[in-house]
Amino acid sequence: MSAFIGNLERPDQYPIWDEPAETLPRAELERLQLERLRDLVVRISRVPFYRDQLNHRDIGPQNIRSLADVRKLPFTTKADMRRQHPLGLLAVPRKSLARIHGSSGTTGKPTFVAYTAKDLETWSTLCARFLVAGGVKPEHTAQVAFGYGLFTGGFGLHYGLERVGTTVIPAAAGNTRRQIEIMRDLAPEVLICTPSYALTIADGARELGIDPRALPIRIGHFGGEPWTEDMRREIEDALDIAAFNNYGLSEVIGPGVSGECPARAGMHIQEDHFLVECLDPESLEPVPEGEPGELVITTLTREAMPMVRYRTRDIARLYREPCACGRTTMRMSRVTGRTDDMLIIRGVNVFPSQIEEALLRVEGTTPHYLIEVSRPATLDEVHVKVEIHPEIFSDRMDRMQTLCERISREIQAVAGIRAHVDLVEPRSIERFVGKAKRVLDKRGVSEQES
Ligand code: DLL
Repeated sequence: MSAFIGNLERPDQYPIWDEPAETLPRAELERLQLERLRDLVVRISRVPFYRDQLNHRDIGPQNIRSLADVRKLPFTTKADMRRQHPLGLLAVPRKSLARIHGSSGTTGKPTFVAYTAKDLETWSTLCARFLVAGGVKPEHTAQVAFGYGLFTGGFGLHYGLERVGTTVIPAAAGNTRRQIEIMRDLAPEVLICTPSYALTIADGARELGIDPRALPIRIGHFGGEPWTEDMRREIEDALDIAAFNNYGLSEVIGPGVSGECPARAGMHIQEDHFLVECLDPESLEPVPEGEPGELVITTLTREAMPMVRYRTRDIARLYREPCACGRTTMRMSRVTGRTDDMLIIRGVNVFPSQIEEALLRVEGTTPHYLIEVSRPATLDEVHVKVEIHPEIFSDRMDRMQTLCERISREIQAVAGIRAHVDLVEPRSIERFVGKAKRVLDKRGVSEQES
């Protein structure tokens, strides 16, 4: 790996962006969390959804005496967000909002996430922290190849980089050839995108006869989808870079919940802003230290749309041992799976229910389908096998082709992804007695430990 980034064996020699906050002694950090948790309980009483539940349980700030008391508070789920659509969870007047992002829901409608100006400030700081932890410096130039839009990746990282003082190239997602041309023209040292897109850029360079290791990038900050240690090695080797993992989710803020330092032994959770529990998804009791469980996140400082015990559905482990970098925050492992059926396709969150919704919009299809996800090269491919009604199934190629295109368009409209549609004969998809298995994921990116 390039010497550019410095000696990864000595994480203590790297700068810390927000040193006082990131290295707070544990006792002080926990005191701060408790103070912020109490304040949160006051602030959420402005949200009818939370107020009703607090009243019902007879809970107020006086009942929060230790951090463990967070367990007296109700959970929030994606379904709650949908029921509160579009902005029922606001804790501030609508006029104090500065921005609204969104994330895909289980149906065609996105769930919205709102920010005040102060939330945006906090968000930039959180992104700046993990970027600096991963070697980004003000004198660097960074190419952001995340989507800019409702998705939190592009704007979140963009403002984080600006906060650091880095020159930002908002290249946005896609158009690999252009990404490579920009890289060659402007010589950015930093690449920001999903890990799978980093591999696509390397492949794209090879196709153009360019050695990807000769590209100027030396540091990559990747997130937004699961990846493995093997993939990290592959990316680092292909592009001759140091690759860092960062994690976040729109409902909670976007990127910036946690990120790696040069020790790369888990992602530091920004605990002064998030209280993270790791629970058994069935019993909802805390798992033993270091065991995998569902991350449940409470936002301690978000103003516009605070989240109380948000059930992320992401499975990971938490580590509390001190880190060689000097940060005192707890770390999380890679995300090793999910407790629901959400898929991440090229960085886009997709629920099988969205595919079903798309199919329902097209006459002649049945609710029998199978979603096959694979990664033949570096990017995810989706094939949807759909059974159609016998009277529609015809030998006329042109009619079948039109139907495929129609379904494909609906899937794009509802789920935001391009899928190859294969129409199959009536009754050719396996029937299930219990829970139907609608997804065949052949990518092998989850269920592995870092
Ligand atoms: O993906 C936020 C983000 C953008 C994070 C860019 C990092 C970089 P959502 O679209 O709401 O937000 O998707 C959130 O993506 O619950 C995880 O399942 C997954 N995810 C995000 N980062 C990682 C990661 C953004 N580093 C969902 N490793 C989360 C594994 C990740 N999964």
